[in-house]
Amino acid sequence: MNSFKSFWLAALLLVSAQFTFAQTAPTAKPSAKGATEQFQIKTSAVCDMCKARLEKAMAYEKGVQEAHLDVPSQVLTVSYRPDKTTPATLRTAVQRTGYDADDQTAEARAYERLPDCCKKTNKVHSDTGHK
Ligand SMILES: [Cu+2]
Repeated sequence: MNSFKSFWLAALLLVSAQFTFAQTAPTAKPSAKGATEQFQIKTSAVCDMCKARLEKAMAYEKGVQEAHLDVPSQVLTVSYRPDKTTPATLRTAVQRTGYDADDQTAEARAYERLPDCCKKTNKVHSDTGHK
């Protein structure tokens, strides 16, 4: 009885192992390989520190190929793989970094961690030499 049971257990394990392998293998090469799309997010970034922080955060996001923030216009341009991520996911990533993304406000905790000069309430540096 015991050996009968373990036989079925082994058979089950083998089948499920092959099943998960079969599931992961074909997705490695999607048909729309290399397709890149671009979109823009209006952020609350104010300086070059914000720029570096946001571009770095985007670089760590899955599916992002390139991110560029234009400080004067506060617009973040992201090149991404539509088969790997979505604009909504990337907007959330911006919020998690502490910045507003379009009409969605920054995540409060991430925003609190920003240096004072990078907070959107700090208007002082926008017309001074802070870069
Ligand atoms: Cu800043």
